[in-house]
Amino acid sequence: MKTAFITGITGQDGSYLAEHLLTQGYRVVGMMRRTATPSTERIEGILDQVEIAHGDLLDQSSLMRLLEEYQPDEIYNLAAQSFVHASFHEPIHTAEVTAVGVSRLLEAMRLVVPGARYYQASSSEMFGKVSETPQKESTPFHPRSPYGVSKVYAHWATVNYRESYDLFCCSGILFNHESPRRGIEFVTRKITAGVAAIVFGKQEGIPLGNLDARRDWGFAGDYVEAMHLMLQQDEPKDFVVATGETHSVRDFCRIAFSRVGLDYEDFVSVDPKFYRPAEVDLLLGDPSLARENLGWTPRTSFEELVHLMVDSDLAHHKDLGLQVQKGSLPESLLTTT
Ligand code: NAP
Ligand code: F7E
Repeated sequence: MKTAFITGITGQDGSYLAEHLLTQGYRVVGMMRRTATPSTERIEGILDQVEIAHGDLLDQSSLMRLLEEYQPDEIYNLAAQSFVHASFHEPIHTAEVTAVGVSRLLEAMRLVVPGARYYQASSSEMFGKVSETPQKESTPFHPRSPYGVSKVYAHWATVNYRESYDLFCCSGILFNHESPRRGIEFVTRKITAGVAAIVFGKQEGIPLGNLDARRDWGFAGDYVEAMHLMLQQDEPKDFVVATGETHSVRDFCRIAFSRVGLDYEDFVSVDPKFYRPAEVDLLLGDPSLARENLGWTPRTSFEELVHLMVDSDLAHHKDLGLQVQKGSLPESLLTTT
């Protein structure tokens, strides 16, 4: 039985990856940092099947100790300060965790378990002010936020450990991927949670920032499979993971509101406080290499993604016994008890 060590297991991707690896027969060890209130909501359903290990990307000794103790075959580094907007307010913390944290973990791997395989969660935010469209593995980086800058550092640190020490290290350059488990401050979940709150009379409208930003949005459950496939190859290599489609924030709003029979223009307002000092206007990935080398393709369409997120947030309100105040529930939710 192979052992996988996941940092960031309490996050969106960590929870889906842990579930996927359990179905593949892995022993799953998830690293969690200490928090005053429990942060295990996303992994409640699998807590009895995974082993939780306490450590922090800010603490070198904890990483060394855990790798020594668990001797993982595969290391998935998903932990990060991952919210771009917050990275402008906390640039130093973001760099410590999202950039230097990667050097800490790679160094721990080199010294303790050099035979392990390492996955780094790289990001399309590294392309930033894009120099070509669609973006592929060879597209130059031009990050536009402290988060993007940190991810470029982490990406090159991973390449460097592969080239310097012949370690099996690779990066997935993942474009935006979402799910009902997406953090509430990211735009997709902010919209779908807002739609549900409006339908059930808990909120009047949704203030947003740049409605014209375009992203290549996929489903997180599909994307974690690509992470695992990357570590099963003969050679370590970096891959773009994306859908190959781009949509605006406005498109997302339109589909989300029409799911409940409402017009987004009646509820969405623009508040400049959600603008960023520098914006990434357009992201569109070319996942050809992942399709050809890994046999990976996304299974969830953009519309299906929006619907599954809206439906999940609606179901949550319905389960609380609240009554519909505006719009209507989709057919599938009318029949469920
Ligand atoms: P997420 O939901 O924000 O999860 C981040 C995880 O990192 C959480 O488990 C968090 O723990 C943990 N963490 C934060 N600081 C830590 C520290 N100092 N030490 C240890 N753990 C720490 O992010 P996600 O959406 O799952 O994304 C997973 C990874 O992929 C991240 O590296 C992100 O930057 C990258 N990425 C995401 C996307 C996307 O669209 N989702 C796209 C490209 C790349 P707490 O629960 O304690 O906060
Ligand atoms: O913003 C615009 C915002 O915060 C998407 C992270 O997972 O994906 C994510 O980063 C777009 C931006 O995600 C609001 O300006 C408008 O153009 O959902 P987001 P992100 O910044 O793309 C990448 C790939 C990662 O790696 C990151 O970890 O939507 N937008 N109005 C808004 N964004 C937010 N959050 N809130 C708004 O009100």
